[in-house]
Amino acid sequence: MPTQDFVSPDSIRAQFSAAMSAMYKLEVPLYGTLLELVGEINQAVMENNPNIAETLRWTGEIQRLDQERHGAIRVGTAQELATIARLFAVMGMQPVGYYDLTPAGVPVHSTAFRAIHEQFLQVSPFRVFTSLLRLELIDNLPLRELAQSILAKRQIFTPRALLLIEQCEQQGGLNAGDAADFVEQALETFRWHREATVTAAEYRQLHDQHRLIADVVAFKGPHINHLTPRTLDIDAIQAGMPKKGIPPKAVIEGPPPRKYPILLRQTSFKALQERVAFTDQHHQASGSHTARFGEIEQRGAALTPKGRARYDQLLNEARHALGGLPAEDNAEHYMALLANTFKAFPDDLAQMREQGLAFFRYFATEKGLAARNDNARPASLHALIEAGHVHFEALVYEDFLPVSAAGIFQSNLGDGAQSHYGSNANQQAFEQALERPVLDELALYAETERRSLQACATALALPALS
Ligand code: OOG
Ligand code: NI
Repeated sequence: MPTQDFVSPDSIRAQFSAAMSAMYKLEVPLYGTLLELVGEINQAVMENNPNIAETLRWTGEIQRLDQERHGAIRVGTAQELATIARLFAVMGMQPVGYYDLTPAGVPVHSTAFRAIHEQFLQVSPFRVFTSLLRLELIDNLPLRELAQSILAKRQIFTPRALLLIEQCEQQGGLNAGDAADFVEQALETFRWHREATVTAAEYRQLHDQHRLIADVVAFKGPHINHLTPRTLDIDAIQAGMPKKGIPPKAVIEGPPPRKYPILLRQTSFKALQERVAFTDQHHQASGSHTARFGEIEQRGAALTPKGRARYDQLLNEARHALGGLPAEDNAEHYMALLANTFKAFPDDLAQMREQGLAFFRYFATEKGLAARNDNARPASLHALIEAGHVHFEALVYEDFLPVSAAGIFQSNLGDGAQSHYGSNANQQAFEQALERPVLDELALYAETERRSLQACATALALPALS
């Protein structure tokens, strides 16, 4: 089959992201309310802050903002994870980064499936935070075996989805008809199922071990548990949620408010209580389960290893000074501590660049292009910036933060869900289950930065810039 018949993986991802959003709006109506709030606030931010709108125009993010979202799922077995990786690959999504959630008492490790090139991200930045349950950390052997035997019996992919994945792998792509079919079939894996795969007593056993285990094991598939739009002002969202009847979690995860946002700030609202039918209840939905919730994120600059080390250190200092986990009763104190420790992180793009704290994208300006043939023009990056020939903007962070992710997990698992597993990072075991290595997000940011410098040098007819 000639390759020109294939639709691009980016277009399949964009279609899938839209289909997922439509499905989740029907399943969780508060998500729709949240989208309205985010739309209103993003609009207001752009009207009131021409600089922010200008920045988003330079980077092109203004075009992707409205459709920007991430979701999260939790799978139960290595085989499910490996097949999910193949399913996401059809849509141009690769596993990026490794997250160990065990220090926070959640028995999973995770990666984020996403597009990896700035051009592809521009078409659709859709990401899925994907966690693998770690039954090996459960020391209750009979329960572990029960969970394993239940998981061994389920098939979370439709036969047609599996066929289309294989076809795509063998032929190198899907045509428009098959792509539309694939989106519809893939969606089935993420759908909510009211019918559990266990009896009420089994559910209780799994649940009493850890709520997360019940969520992963007791259902037919890895239902999407939240879908997160991107806002330009998360503080306004946090303040605006109660007025729309959406109860937010106590604190915003991540860095404090800044003029120039870094990394990722996130807040969420509590999981829904849903009716479920256990296998011994003859399909009358008389049980209940809390699984699905809503989340909002604000994205900022991707940090270099040096910047990230500074972030981790300052976050730790604030949490250490708090002397416990951030919660309802110490939220204000925590935000004050955070604001205080983060004074040590410059809130200025030029300083962040000069100190090597963040990654950037560089653009040749009109002035620079006009001076292309002028032999007396500056040639170093710094001098070109000073002369207004090159403009720079922070490169947006496309990934997740383990401490924040733990806070999001906990906010919807409930406070009683805190368990202790110590630190059990095992990237090798994760990659073995995944059947491929995860990509290093820092290398991806460095490549994007390098490509933008190259494009700048070419546009200005200069030798390489660095
Ligand atoms: C995933 C929680 C983590 C985020 O945005 O950090 C997450 C989950 O609850 O399955 O989605
Ligand atoms: Ni999330």
